[in-house]
Amino acid sequence: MDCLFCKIIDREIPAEIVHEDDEVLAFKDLNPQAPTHVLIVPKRHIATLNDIQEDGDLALVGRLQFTAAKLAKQAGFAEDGYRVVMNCNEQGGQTVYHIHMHLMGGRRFTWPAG
Ligand code: D5M
Repeated sequence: MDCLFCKIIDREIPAEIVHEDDEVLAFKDLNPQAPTHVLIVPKRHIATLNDIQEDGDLALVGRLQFTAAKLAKQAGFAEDGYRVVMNCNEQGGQTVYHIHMHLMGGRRFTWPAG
């Protein structure tokens, strides 16, 4: 499968990995939008949020969120606050079709998002 994030998971493409467990990999975004910008991805390929299955995927998606909070605490900005984002499909701004949670911290964010 020609998937950029699967290649990072398989170590075919280098990335700055900040967390790994049996189900999840987290690595620094190549184009950071904040002092800390990490992508948290499931090791199992799921193309978009629309492809998440009720049977089997819910714990995995929860693990992405849990990992974001854990990394925010480790980075030291959990109390100040941070932003997590998941983009879905073209109008949502998704460019890599393997679901990923953006964790951004270390600056103030505005709302609504652009
Ligand atoms: O986010 C896709 C994100 O993936 C975007 O912020 C750039 C990032 N990206 C693209 N290629 C790489 C590599 N090779 N390493 C690390 N980060 C990368 P989306 O929500 O799909 O727009």
